Formats: sequence, structure tokens, C-alpha cells
Amino acid sequence: MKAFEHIIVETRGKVGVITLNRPKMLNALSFGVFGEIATAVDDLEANDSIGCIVLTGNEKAFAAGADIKEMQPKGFIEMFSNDFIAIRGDRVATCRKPTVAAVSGYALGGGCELAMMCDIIIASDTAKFGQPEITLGTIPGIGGTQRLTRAIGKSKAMDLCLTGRMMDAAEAERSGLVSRIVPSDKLMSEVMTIAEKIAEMSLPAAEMAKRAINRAFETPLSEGLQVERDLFRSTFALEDRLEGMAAFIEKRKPANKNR
Ligand code: CO8
Repeated sequence: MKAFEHIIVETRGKVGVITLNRPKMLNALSFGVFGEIATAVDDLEANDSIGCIVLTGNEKAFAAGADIKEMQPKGFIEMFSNDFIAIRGDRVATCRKPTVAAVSGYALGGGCELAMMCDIIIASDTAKFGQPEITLGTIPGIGGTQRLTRAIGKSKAMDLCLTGRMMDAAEAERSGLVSRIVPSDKLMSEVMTIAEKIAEMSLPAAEMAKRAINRAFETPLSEGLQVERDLFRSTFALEDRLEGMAAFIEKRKPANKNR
């Protein structure tokens, strides 16, 4: 396992866990942090024994946004000519394997955007989400205006992005941003249970399900349904599909081979 400066990467059975580790700065996301997360995703995606990736922070903060101290002196040309955000900043969203964000405390700005790159967001009851960039004279730059709007609709996305206010876990769940809220002290155990369950599934089937759902955000319904049908039919080439159905009929657990 590589040594990282700002994150901790572990494998726990079939689950890869990336923990943001800049506690004094509430896990502010510098370019270096984004780069390390991208490298960790590269590694965990290439690791055949990993079936699900969890991204988390600490109790006080998932991440309080991009690193404002690093960004403050930068100018337009430096930000424009460097396409880091598109190439490495979005790496969590392009991961083929299922990803789960375990969010406790602040998930603001780039932190909220990073959580939204994951497939599932599980929030502790202390979680606070927001896009406060407007209060800094800027706007979300790594998915906040797009993924948030798709997740919670125009009015609430406008409300958050234009006022910069935070929403608590209950509002985030009500709005569809997070899938479940769990007590703060149980966040990681609950998330690991979910991630382990996903990692037990056939990985190619999980990747196909993920791909099909993500197409819903990119295509008209008829195209999305076609993609789904094609991927569904593709599962009939999987040994895991044959085994999964046989196991059901024989009333036993399937032994997935990820093939
Ligand atoms: N960047 C840099 N440092 C930060 C950040 C941040 N985003 N957030 C907190 N810190 C630092 C503070 O400066 C402070 O450091 P120090 O002790 O040296 O003064 C330390 O973390 C603790 O923070 P606070 O004392 O402020 O803690 P509080 O509990 O009083 O407040 C808050 C917590 C409310 C979360 C507060 O820290 C805050 O408002 N933080 C900034 C939130 C914010 O505006 N986030 C959006 C940033 S912009 C963005 O994310 C754009 C993304 C676009 C993509 C970029 C790609 C690279």
C-alpha cells in the first residue's frame, strides 16, 4: 500500500476505505488531497480483491471544502489552463466499482461535491451539507451545481447555492441527497455493513447496475432503457448469473467468482 500524506487507505476484507486525514483543517481538499484520492481510487479499482470503496472523513468533518488558503492567491489563467479538476478531481465519479460516502459533520463545497461523486451517501445525524462558495465570491466548481440539482431539484439547489446555507442530515435525507441517516457513533460500522454486503455481490453485475443507473442522468428514457436491456442481457454471459440463479433454486448462498 502506498504512503499518502493527506489520506489513509486501508483494505478491510473486500472493502477499500479511504479516510481523509487533514483534521486540523477540517479535511480541506487541496489539489494534493484530490490527487491522492485519485491515486487511491486507481489502486483500489485495479485491486481484484476489492468490491466496494468507502470514502470518509472524521466525526467533525467529512470535508469543509476545497482548500481556501491554497486557492486564494490563484488567478484565472492558472485555474483555467490546468485541467486538473476534470482529469483527477472527478476520479471518484469515474470509478467503475461501487462507492459509498460515509459523512459525519461538515460536507461543504468541494466536500459536498466529493460525497456526491459517490454512488451512495450515508450520513450520520450530525452531518451538514452545503455549497457555501457564494459566500467566498465564487461558485461550486466540481459538480455542485449539476449533481446537487439532479439529486435534490432546482429550487433547493438554488436555495443552497445562492444563500450558502447548510442543510442538516434530516433535510438531506428528505431531499434525496442521502440514502440513510445513522447515529454518529455507528456511522462506520453501518457503512461497513453496507459496503461488505455490496462487495459480496458479483462485481461485474454491480458495475453493470451502477453503469445503468448513471446512464439515467445522461440520456433520454428510451436510450437509458436500451442501455439497461443490453446490460441485463450481458449478465447472461456471467458465470455469476448462472451461479446466482442456481443457488436460489438450490436454496443456498451463491459463490460469486466475479466472472
Ligand atoms: N479551506 C482551508 N481551511 C479551512 C477550510 C477550507 N475550506 N475550512 C476550515 N478550514 C480551517 C480553518 O481556517 C481553521 O484553520 P486555523 O485553525 O488555522 O484558523 C480550521 O480549519 C478550523 O476551522 P474553523 O476554526 O473555521 O472551525 P469552525 O468549527 O469554527 O467552523 C466551518 C467550521 C463552518 C466549516 C468553517 O471552517 C468554514 O466555514 N469553512 C469553510 C467552508 C467553505 O466555505 N467551504 C467551501 C470552500 S470553496 C470550495 O469548496 C470550491 C470547490 C471547487 C473545486 C475546487 C477544486 C480544487
